[in-house]
Amino acid sequence: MAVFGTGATTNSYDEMENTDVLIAWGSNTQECHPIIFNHIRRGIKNNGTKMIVIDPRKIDQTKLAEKWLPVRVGADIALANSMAQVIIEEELYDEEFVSRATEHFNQYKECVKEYPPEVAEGITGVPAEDIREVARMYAKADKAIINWTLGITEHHNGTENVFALINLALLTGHIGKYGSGLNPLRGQNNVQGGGDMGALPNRLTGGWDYDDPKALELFKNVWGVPVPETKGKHQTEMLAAMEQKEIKSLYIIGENPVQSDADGHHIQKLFNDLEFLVVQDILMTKTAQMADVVLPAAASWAESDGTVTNSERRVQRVRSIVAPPGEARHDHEILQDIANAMGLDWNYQSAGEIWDEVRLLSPNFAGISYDRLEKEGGIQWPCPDESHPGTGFLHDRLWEKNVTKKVPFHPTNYQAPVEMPDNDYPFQLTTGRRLSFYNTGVQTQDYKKIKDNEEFLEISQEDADELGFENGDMARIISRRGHVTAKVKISKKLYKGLLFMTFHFPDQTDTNLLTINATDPLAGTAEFKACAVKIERADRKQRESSPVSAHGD
Ligand SMILES: Nc1nc2c(c(=O)[nH]1)N[C@H]1C(S)=C(S)[C@@H](COP(=O)(O)OP(=O)(O)OC[C@H]3O[C@@H](n4cnc5c(=O)[nH]c(N)nc54)[C@H](O)[C@@H]3O)O[C@H]1N2
Ligand SMILES: Nc1nc2c(c(=O)[nH]1)N[C@H]1C(S)=C(S)[C@@H](COP(=O)(O)OP(=O)(O)OC[C@H]3O[C@@H](n4cnc5c(=O)[nH]c(N)nc54)[C@H](O)[C@@H]3O)O[C@H]1N2
Ligand SMILES: [Mo]
Repeated sequence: MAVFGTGATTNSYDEMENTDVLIAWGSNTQECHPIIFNHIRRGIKNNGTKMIVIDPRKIDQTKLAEKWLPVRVGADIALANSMAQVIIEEELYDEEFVSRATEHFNQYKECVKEYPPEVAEGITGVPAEDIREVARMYAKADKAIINWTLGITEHHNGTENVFALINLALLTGHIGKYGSGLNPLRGQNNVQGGGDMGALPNRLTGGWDYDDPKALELFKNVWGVPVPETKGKHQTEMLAAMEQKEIKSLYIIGENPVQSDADGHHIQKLFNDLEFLVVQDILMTKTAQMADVVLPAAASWAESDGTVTNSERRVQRVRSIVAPPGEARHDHEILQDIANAMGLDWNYQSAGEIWDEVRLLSPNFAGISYDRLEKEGGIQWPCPDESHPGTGFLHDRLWEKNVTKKVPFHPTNYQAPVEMPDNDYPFQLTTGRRLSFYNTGVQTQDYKKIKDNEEFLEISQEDADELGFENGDMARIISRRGHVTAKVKISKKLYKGLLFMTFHFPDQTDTNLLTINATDPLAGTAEFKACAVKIERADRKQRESSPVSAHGD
């Protein structure tokens, strides 16, 4: 059956437990996807899965890895292309699959020719022999999975990075089979569900393209009104439109962009210039402080009712066990009241009623009833009818004798991050996460008893020695866009020249004042994983933070 694309993992968690080779590429799975990591861990322990970790930092999960490739930040395309070069040269690729199910192989072959391991070693920092070894391991495996997350996507060429990984799976036929595939692990418990419901500028509910005539007909019938003719803007395009004063007001639900978007000073200015800002959140945030209207939502996990869809496309029921506090209300109730105040006549009595409408709009969900969810616990889409068991892995059509729509290789070339270290800003800063804290810290930074509840500037021993820094010293970190202070922490995870910070404690250290808003032209994602900075000693008492003024001040 057709699979509509909102982007999804092709495999299930149990396949990650039952595969031969699993590459964690730019994914700190142990700290950021601990549940998925438990499956991977079981695979390693019980089924002999070999895990390859491809990450500039020697993160903890490297301890369980068969091999760790310490790729330089932003050099993944060179590495992936080099693996492909080895696989083609040594004739380890799946010739039959390539000719039956793919197109543009010759262009790809030409492209990766430029990346023999000795050349790639110079770009990536990964020893040529290790590139060969991992290439062979991946190609020869009976079943192999590539999981990736932000180390791949949060770059100005994130989409091309992803193509480079997809190319490897096409080359080896590691796609469309149990235990083989490509998995962009989802960031939050319901990122998948959010996209599936149509919270994307170019998709309708269920993943239909916004201009698919079949969908437009169906939606008009079910909704009783036509779907807007133009697609929406993604976040980066919205920011550009705010700059042009094309967008003058914003309604934000469950996001804290003043602290999570790149180049914070720039973002704060755009928000200050808005004429009208509404923020609907379960907690008071820096963004909400700037709003003209704050709508208190009730949606902590214990208060929500409805469904969430996890990283393996599994739709699951959640139920509220406590009533919302104070004036807080469920997101969908607030939205319904606003719609009705604007002259519509929405009468959804429950999340279940909304879900039944979703089932009418999308064959992916048509077979997933609340009744079944109750009995079966969770069902993976696509699930077109009530007798369908749900779908464990995607793209098995690629193994049919006559593949109707062949999948193209997308040859891609290495491009360095937009802002590389130079004489003025000699260090590369990469940003990411720690196990005990969550994104902009709104939901975690108040737990003062959690160990290490503060920002650190993580730095290699060599760099610390050169600069005369010791653990606990205060450093000022300066980029072309802003500066912050943080406590120095010497880390064995980093190579010389690379620094690491989170963005979990923006009230003390607003890391995103430093980051660059170079964005991927297709996805709009910012290059959070690479910018250039310099560091100086700072006065211990003088923690600098950047005050955010309330909107209208
Ligand atoms: N430097 C740097 N910056 C980054 C990243 C990075 O790696 N480095 N990563 C980026 C990524 S991947 C992400 S996803 C973003 C995250 O950026 P944000 O989404 O802005 O960050 P959160 O802190 O998760 O904020 C979520 C908000 O939603 C609220 N909330 C939670 N549940 C509900 C609900 O059910 N209803 C409503 N109405 N509100 C709710 C929370 O209280 C919180 O205020 O940050 C991005 N920014
Ligand atoms: N504990 C915890 N868990 C979380 C979150 C949280 O805040 N805290 N946030 C959730 C969200 S919204 C998301 S999107 C996910 C993100 O989950 P992850 O993507 O796993 O998290 P990050 O730490 O942002 O980045 C992952 C890794 O990318 C590496 N990296 C940086 N640059 C490169 C590069 O150029 N190439 C390669 N190969 N690797 C690179 C970093 O060293 C880091 O280890 O986590 C989710 N889970
Ligand atoms: Mo995310």
